[in-house]
Order: sequence, then C-alpha cells, then structure tokens
Amino acid sequence: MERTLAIIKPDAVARRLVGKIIGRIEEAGFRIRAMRRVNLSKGDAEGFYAVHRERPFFASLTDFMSSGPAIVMVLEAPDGIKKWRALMGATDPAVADAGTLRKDFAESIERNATHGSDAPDTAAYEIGYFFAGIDLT
Ligand code: IDP
Ligand code: MG
Repeated sequence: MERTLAIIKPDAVARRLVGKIIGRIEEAGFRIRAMRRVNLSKGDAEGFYAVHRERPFFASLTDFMSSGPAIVMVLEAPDGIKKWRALMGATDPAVADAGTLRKDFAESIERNATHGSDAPDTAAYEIGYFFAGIDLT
C-alpha cells in the first residue's frame, strides 16, 4: 500500500464537485485514510508549493489556492501515487485524457480541480503538511 496527498482545489469545491470527485476516488479503489476541509492562507499555500516558488505562475497559483476552501485527503492504494496522478490526468485539462478528473472537471491549467503528490518524498512532505500521525492510525 502507498499513500499520497490529494487536494480537491478551491475551484472544484466552489462548483460543488466534492461529492462527484470523492465518488470517483472510491470507485477507483482508493481508501480515504484522512480527510479535512481547509482554508489556506496565502502563506500556507506558499509553504505547500515552495518547490514552485521560482515559477512564473507561483503568485497566481498561491492566490488561487488561498481563495476559498479546499478538501485535503490522504489516499491509499497499491502504487497510490501514480494511480492517483493517472486518475487526475495531465496538469492542463486541454491535453488530459478522456475519463480523467481534470478532463472532466478542470477549468484551466491553473484552476485544475485536484492536486496529487508526484513522488514518495513529496508525498511524505505534503501529508505531513496537513496531517499528524494520529490522524493516520
Ligand atoms: P501538477 O499539479 O500536475 O503536479 P505542477 O507542475 O506541479 O502540476 O504545478 C502545480 C500547479 O500549478 C498545477 O496543478 C496548476 O494548478 C498550477 N500550474 C502549473 N503549470 C501552470 C501554468 O503554466 N500556468 C498556471 N498555473 C500552472
Ligand atoms: Mg506537482
């Protein structure tokens, strides 16, 4: 089993897509090991996306991620990191495969409905950013 950090981003929460997205997560065979609604401050979003601080979209991305509530989750499945990224689809919904969450629900390359960790080290950092050990027993 492998854990990954998933976020239903503020664009999807605002459009009341939480239930549909969680339904797709469960249908795909993940277990939701922890889940919480958060209102990120600008600083919280900057800390979460610190690896992207030199990118041209960093200011806009962290404004977006702190613009409204999001749902943070720890998902678990065999090969969970890759499996969740496959269910999400490409960062840019314009090139995401049919049947992926971003193809179905994203508004743009920035407002793209969901987040997923990209490797075991980033998953560990991102899970620890939002959840304590006691949330994952
Ligand atoms: P990922 O979420 O598919 O892993 P990353 O490259 O890690 O994609 O980028 C993090 C987030 O930053 C994306 O999910 C998206 O919200 C935003 N983003 C990525 N590239 C762009 C861009 O070119 N313009 C605007 N926002 C972007
Ligand atoms: Mg990423």
